[in-house]
Amino acid sequence: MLRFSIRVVRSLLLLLVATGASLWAVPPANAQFLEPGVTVLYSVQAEAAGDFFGFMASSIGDLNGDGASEFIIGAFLNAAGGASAGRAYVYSGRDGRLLNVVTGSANNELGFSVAGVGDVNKDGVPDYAVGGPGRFNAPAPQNGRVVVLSGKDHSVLYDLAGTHQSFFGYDINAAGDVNGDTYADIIIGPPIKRVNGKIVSCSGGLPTLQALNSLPLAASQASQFG
Ligand SMILES: [Ca+2]
Ligand SMILES: [Ca+2]
Ligand SMILES: [Ca+2]
Repeated sequence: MLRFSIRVVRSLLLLLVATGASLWAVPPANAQFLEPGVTVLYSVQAEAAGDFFGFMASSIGDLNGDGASEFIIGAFLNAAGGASAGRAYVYSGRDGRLLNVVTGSANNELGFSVAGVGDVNKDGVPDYAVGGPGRFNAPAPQNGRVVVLSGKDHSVLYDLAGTHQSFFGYDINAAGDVNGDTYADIIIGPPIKRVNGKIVSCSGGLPTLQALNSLPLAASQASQFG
C-alpha cells in the first residue's frame, strides 16, 4: 500500500516495473526516474482535477484468474457521488483495463484507503475493500465507511459505518485469518485519540461482518494509530 504525501500527489499515477520489458511503454514528458531500468507499464489518468487520484494505491491479488495481480487506486475527493464522495478504480494488472469503479456518497471520502483483504467470503477469489474516514466536521450522519467487495463479481459483501466523526475507515488492511475459521479477516483503523482511537479487527465469512476485537489504545499511541 502506498500513501503519498501531499507534496507529491498529482493527477497521474504511474505503474512501474524495474525490468527492461514493457507491454506498452508511454513515458509522459514529466516522468523522470533516477533508477536505471525503470519502465512505465501503464499510465492512468484522474477523472477530474483535484480529486486526489493516486493518493492511495494497492495491489489486490489476481481477481480474474489470468495470472496477473489487479490494482486499485483511490480518489477520495472525486465528486461523482456528491461533494467529497470519493471513488476508487480497479484495474487489470494484465492489460491496464478498468474493471470496476466504486463510488461513495456525499462526504464519505471513499478511496482514502484501499486494500486487498484476502478471500473474505472463501469463494476462492481474493476480495478488496475501500474506506473513507469522512470529511472533517461534516454534519451527521457522516460516520466513516468501509465497503468490502467481492473480487469475483465486484458485488458489495459488506458496507460498514463507524460512529460520527470516528474516522472509521481511515486505514484498512488484510489481517489474515485472525480467528482460525479459515475466512480472511480485515483490520480497520480509526486513528483519532479524542474519539477513543481503536484498532478493530473484523471477521469475514459471516452474514454481517462482526468485530472480533477492538483494542483501546494508550493516549501516546492513539493520536496517529491506524
Ligand atoms: Ca488478473
Ligand atoms: Ca472472495
Ligand atoms: Ca477468520
